[in-house]
Amino acid sequence: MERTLSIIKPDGVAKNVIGDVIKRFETNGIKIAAIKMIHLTKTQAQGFYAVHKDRPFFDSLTDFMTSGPIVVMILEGDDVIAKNRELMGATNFKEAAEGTIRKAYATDIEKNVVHGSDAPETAAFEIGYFFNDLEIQKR
Ligand code: IDP
Ligand code: MG
Repeated sequence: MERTLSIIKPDGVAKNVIGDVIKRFETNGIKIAAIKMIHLTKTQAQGFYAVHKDRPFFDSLTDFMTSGPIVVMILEGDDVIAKNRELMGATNFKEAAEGTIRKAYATDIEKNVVHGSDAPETAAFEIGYFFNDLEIQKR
């Protein structure tokens, strides 16, 4: 059993696809262990994406992530980090496989609808960034 952090980014919320994204998780056997909608400040977005602070797209990415509300979730299941990345599709929507979330809804390499942790260490950091113990369902 593994956990990962998923975010429906501001473009996904604006496109009214929260339900579709969650449906894809549920139909693939993934459980939701925590969920909330928030609107990040610039400082909070910069903290979340600190690993990308030296990339040329950092300022634009953190502006985008503060442009509207997001839905933050903890997903739970066997191999869920990799499974979520598979359901999301490639970072660049032009390279995203048929049937993936990004293929369906992304319009831009930046505005790509969803975030998913990429490893156990990043999942642990990202889950702790958004959720405290009381907000996480224990099974
Ligand atoms: P990931 O979200 O698929 O893990 P990362 O490389 O971790 O991709 O990048 C984080 C986010 O930064 C991406 O989801 C996307 O929103 C944005 N991003 C990544 N590469 C670029 C780029 O070349 N130009 C603009 N934005 C980018
Ligand atoms: Mg990433």
